[in-house]
Amino acid sequence: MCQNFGRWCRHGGAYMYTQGLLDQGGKAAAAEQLPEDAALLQRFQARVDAEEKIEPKDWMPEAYRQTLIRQISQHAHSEIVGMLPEGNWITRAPTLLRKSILIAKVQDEGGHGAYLYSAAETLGISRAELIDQLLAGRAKYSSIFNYPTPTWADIGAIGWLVDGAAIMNQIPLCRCSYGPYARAMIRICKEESFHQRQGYDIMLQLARGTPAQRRMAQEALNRWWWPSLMMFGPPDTASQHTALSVRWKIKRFTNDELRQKFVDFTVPQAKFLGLEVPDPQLRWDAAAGEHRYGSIDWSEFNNVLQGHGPCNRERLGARREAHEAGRWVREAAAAHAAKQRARAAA
Ligand code: BYC
Repeated sequence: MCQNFGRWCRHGGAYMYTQGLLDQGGKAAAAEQLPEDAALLQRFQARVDAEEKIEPKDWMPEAYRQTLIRQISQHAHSEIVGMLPEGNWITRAPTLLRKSILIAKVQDEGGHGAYLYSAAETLGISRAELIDQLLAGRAKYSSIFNYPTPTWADIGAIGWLVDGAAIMNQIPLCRCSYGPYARAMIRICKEESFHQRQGYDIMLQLARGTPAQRRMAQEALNRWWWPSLMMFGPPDTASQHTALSVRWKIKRFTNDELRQKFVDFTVPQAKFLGLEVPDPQLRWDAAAGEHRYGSIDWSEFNNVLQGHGPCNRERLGARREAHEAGRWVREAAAAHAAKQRARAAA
């Protein structure tokens, strides 16, 4: 079921983790599961079903731990790489006020990355290891940050659409079954909602501005609309992790459910701006009470995930350069801590 970390077999109403048995030739049988594991798994699932939070020292299935490390670290990397497209405009923001707001926003994203790396560390992996995975190109980060920001309106579109999509996806994560992730998400969501408003405010000002400014806003919407829909991940039929993540209450909604909510929320906002969503098939389905939208180009999404988006190389290059440039700071901090430890021990 979950190719990344072994196989799950249905057994007595519970999924059993059988990695060890698979390692011995793939002849795993659920019946061979150790009885204490079955009891632990049942107890774990009962706690999740009862909406209890799972904390770092609690017993958890290894696959739950690995799923969380994967998702939280991808999320942390997204926040850090996500600083780059907007950071690109800090020196060129049109006013001092816009510049100070943008600096604060980009700094917030760095803070989100820091909380999320800390949450991932509670699962038994170090931040240094996670960052190595990112820099080596072995870890994913959100597809959305591989697109360029050629105009100031792109900064508005990122705040409005990208942070808007992030909120839609992340509010349910405040109720994630894993305590440290859920608690980190509460603060992150509060900040993201400011970010979304600042983006919408930029778009509103441009939409009410000169014809050239309105055109700039429309072009940014055209660029960011479809990649924002892709942020929610592959369609449910292709999402390999959703079923277990929903069962474990890491995810509360599927990718398609959240994507639909986002479209329903955002289309009226675009109307208010007087901008047109770049989807000729978009229409309101009164019977269903939701919008119908055109097909997403999943080949573009897969291409970006494989490292061939417009800015993948540039983004990783910038992170590698920043990591090298910061090496002396890490070394100095470690030397200082070692000196303090030695003094305390003397
Ligand atoms: N981009 O089975 P699925 C922000 C991968 S930062 C890249 O549906 P899952 C912000 C997925 O990882 C926002 N990869 O997976 C920052 C999996 O690959 P692996 C970031 C994607 O985990 C700065 C495979 O496709 N938000 O807000 O159940 C400035 C199959 O997918 C993407 C988060 O990280 C994608 N878009 O669901 C402004 C939220 N989508 O690992 C704003 C937390 C899917 O098997 N994450 N993949 O190799 C989640 O909620 C879930 O991980 C996802 C995917 C909904 C993204």
